[in-house]
Amino acid sequence: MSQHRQVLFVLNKMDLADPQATEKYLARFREEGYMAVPFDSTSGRGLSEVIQAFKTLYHPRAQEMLVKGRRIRPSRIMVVGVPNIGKSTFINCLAGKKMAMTGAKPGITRGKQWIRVREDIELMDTPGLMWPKTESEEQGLKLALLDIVGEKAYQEREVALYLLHLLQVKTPEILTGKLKVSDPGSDPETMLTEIARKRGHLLKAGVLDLAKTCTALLQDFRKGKLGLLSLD
Ligand SMILES: Nc1nc2c(ncn2[C@@H]2O[C@H](COP(=O)(O)OP(=O)(O)O)[C@@H](O)[C@H]2O)c(=O)[nH]1
Ligand SMILES: [Mg+2]
Repeated sequence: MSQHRQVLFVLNKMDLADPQATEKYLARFREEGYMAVPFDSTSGRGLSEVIQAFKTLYHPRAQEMLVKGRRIRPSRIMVVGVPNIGKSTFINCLAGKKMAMTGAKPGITRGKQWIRVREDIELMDTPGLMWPKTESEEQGLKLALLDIVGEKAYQEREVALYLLHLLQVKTPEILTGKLKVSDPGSDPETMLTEIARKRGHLLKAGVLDLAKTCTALLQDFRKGKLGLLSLD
């Protein structure tokens, strides 16, 4: 299908993802006839592949202009995706300098304009697209865990407990290793308490500061400090 050629799926934040999961996604996109490349906007890993893919996508249009004797205009590509996936960072990475506003919190990008990132490429940053309703409670927890929905939309405690549950199912070695949990089979509440104690998260009266532990766990996960993990 010709319209497939007009879309490139950039699997950003590959530096945080489980490489095997990334490979599976790439294979699936390619099987369906789409172009897809893994990318890390913080280091620029994958840059030449992305540029090459843009050129491949644009080639037919460029040829058309050439045949008609017209000047070949830069290719224009809209960057779309859920909030906080790294759209603005991606644009800055391609430009080699800060041209789009980035932010750790979702919803910072405003306005629409074409940004010349290379001689022959212009990108448009867009505010993240979010569907108004999540399909299930678990979907909602995943969106919160990945910082895709605003922090006002969820309870940190609930999301941190969900993270511990996920680790339990997917990678119990992270629980016993990085988080030093003694029994990765115990329930998430118990593990949370143990982590708080081991990290010395205490309130004044010697009571455990579980809220602090939850914040720390979510931060560690989002920065990749717990290891490479993909949720789906
Ligand atoms: N580790 C990692 N972090 C990234 C990457 N791309 C973006 N980020 C971080 O993700 C956060 C959101 O990025 P931003 O570009 O503002 O996302 P946007 O909402 O899609 O425009 C920022 O803290 C970025 O530094 C990436 O490839 N790897
Ligand atoms: Mg942005």
